[in-house]
Amino acid sequence: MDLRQGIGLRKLGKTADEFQQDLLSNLYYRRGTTVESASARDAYEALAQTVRDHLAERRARTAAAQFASNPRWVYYLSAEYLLGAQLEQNLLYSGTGDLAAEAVKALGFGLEDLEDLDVEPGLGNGGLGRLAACLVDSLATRDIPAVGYGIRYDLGIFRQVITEEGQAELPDDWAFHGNPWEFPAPDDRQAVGFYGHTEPIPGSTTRKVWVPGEVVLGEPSHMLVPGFGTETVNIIRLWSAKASEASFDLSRFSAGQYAEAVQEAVRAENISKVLYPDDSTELGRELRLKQQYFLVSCSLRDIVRRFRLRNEGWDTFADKTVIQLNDTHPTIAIPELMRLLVDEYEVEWEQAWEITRRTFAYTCHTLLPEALETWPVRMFEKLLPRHLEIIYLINMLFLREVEARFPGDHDRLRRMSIIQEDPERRVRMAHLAVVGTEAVNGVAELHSKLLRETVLDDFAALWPAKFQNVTNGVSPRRFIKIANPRLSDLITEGLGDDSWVGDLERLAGLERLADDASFRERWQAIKRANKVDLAAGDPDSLTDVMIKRFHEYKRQQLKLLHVITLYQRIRQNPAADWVPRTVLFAGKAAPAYHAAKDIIRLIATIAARIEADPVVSPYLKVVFPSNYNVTLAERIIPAADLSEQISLAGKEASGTGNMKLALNGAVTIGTLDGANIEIRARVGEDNFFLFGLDAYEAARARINGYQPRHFYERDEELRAAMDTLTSGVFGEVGRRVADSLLGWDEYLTLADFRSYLECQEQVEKSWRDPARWTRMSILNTAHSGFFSSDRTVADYAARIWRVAPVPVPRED
Ligand code: 26W
Repeated sequence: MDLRQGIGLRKLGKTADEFQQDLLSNLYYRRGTTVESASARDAYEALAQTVRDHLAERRARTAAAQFASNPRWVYYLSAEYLLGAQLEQNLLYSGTGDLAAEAVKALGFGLEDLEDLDVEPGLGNGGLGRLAACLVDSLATRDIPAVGYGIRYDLGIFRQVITEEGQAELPDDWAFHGNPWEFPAPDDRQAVGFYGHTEPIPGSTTRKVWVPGEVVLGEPSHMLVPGFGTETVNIIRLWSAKASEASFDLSRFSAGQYAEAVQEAVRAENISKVLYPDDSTELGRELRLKQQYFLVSCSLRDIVRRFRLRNEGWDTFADKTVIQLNDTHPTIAIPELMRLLVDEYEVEWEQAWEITRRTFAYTCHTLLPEALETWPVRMFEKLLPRHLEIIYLINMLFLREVEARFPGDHDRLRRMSIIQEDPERRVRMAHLAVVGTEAVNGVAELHSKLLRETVLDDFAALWPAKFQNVTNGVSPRRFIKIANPRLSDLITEGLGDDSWVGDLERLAGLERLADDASFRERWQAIKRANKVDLAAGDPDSLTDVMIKRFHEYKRQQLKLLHVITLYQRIRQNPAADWVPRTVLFAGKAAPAYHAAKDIIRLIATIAARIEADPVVSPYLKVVFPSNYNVTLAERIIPAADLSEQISLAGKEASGTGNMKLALNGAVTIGTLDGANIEIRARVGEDNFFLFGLDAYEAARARINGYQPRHFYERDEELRAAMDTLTSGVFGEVGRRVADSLLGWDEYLTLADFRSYLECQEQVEKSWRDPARWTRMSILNTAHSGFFSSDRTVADYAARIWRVAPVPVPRED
């Protein structure tokens, strides 16, 4: 009996009774409790085990099929994954939702009670982390052999509490009660070195021995990543740092020096202790570089181990392996693969470089100069001495190529060098990423264009073919099917079947229903029911939603100036026929980003002021639910009427919230920035509220000496709003925000104010015509199918990864 093929494995229950039996056996034998004394957590854990087994059975068949076909693999390296809560997703993907609801009812629980215990692993900050989660979901759904590699932070993104004082941060011990969805795999531990020195190898000019000063262990635990509507179940492997056995100092312990005895172990485990909560400014902390190398070293060793299970030599490594770098955070992987090939496997430098260059691809997610990571050479010297040597050699050979192409152009050499010389010697990770990869892509057409024209223009001039665009996407399963079941059912009814969930462009079939009054009524009724569920404000008010990380380039401050102006308009003319509006803000600010935290505090202050104002509060409400995360997004997005995508054009690489909101029938008010442009192009200019300067006008305004005060002086309402802020009526924080806007206004908030206000008036005009608004809402959903992450993965697969699906046979 060859168990490798999974033959002889007892079939998992597919009937209600069998599922019930499986659940009971997990309750009794895995939880060690009984039906009578089972707690909600017992029921949740037993259910999770039962559902997980269904996916694990598919995983076994997937692993066998993928192993047998020895395919080309996609490895996604990301410092962040915002996976979201797992239970509902795994119930949907295993098709056991109804069975589970029945089975837990018999135990005296409702599925929703258990879902409250299903905490989401907050292993990411925002867009980049959530995109990684959507992409691994679509990789499995498209049957592409893939593994996502990441870090299993003990503490995820902080829990946000909002008080009058603004944002406070609390640690997020997400796995406090354990995580039923993961499989620890201590057998696959990897050793990772840090610090130390290098020694030459006699007779070799390129090879060196690295003698690390510290060694920690990386232990993987994997989570299952099921595909939708297919058999494939891929995995993501998350590494956590463990101290090597030798680290506990028994002699110190027996000498009573307990803290010292464990300090080595603490130092080691600190590496995967906590996620860095910054999403746009690099702080240059040594521990962050340690985290990045830890992720990379463990993952590359695991990738090499998997390759050598099925392949000889190194010639086919780059044919069987493509590694996607999710921004610059895992870029150290390039010199690490060179070190493994040259130093440990004695591959010649030239061949090693050929393999390395052909193996990696790099996705850039930002345009903000302060978000492009550079590390001090002295920190590299200390932490990763061998890698610095390798980077120097890569840079020398690269600059030789530039010199050959642009002889005598020293300024170009200085601009393009991987090493920044002054004011301080730093390693430019984005330059290393471009030099060491086969393909570089931005995440929306405008972003990719600006990358070629600005931050990476020299590289685009040298290697034009290397630069691509792959517009982001979102998982339709989590962000429509699971988040908005009412709308999903209506769409399925309207289209005749639910094949749209796996083929989102089919939504286009809804266009004809936009003219059907009864369908429109049901559409709007669902939006209203979702608003009632959210209970954020009056369900008949225009629900105006701005949900994203706080950053001045995203311009939550512009939305706030609109709120202040509405407030003043209503107070000046209470009797007018105002459109009732609920403005919902949600999002976190990096703890050290004080300007963003000021805006959060100001919102909280103004929200309280409006709430307490009997004249204004009947027409205007500002709400700010705290601790925005994937689960909260799934609750807010189905209830949104208006989607705020108001970043300064040229600053938001893509945005993905904009896609989720449009897919759920929210109409966008936005600038020509990131993916807004592609959303508008697809849903139609009549179904999108556009305002503001475009990216080139904004850049020119700054070059031509933009004076925010100029706009303040010539716009009465703007002046009134700003004066309210400087008056101190909203406290010191209001004054600080006003000073920064009247002083430098980095993101041209005042320049776009009037155009934004006028656009909001267009919004209200349309809102007053429910048929028109609902038609716009339906057409936004109908024409947003392109923004499925399945399409995004298909683009990467065709143009960058060049991989083919490996079908997994159904259970016989
Ligand atoms: C060094 C600190 C740091 C950490 C994270 C710098 C930059 C980041 C991320 C790149 C920031 C991020 O999440 N970018 C967002 O990525 C999304 C997915 O592509 C895009 O949709 C957003 O526009 C972009 O801001």
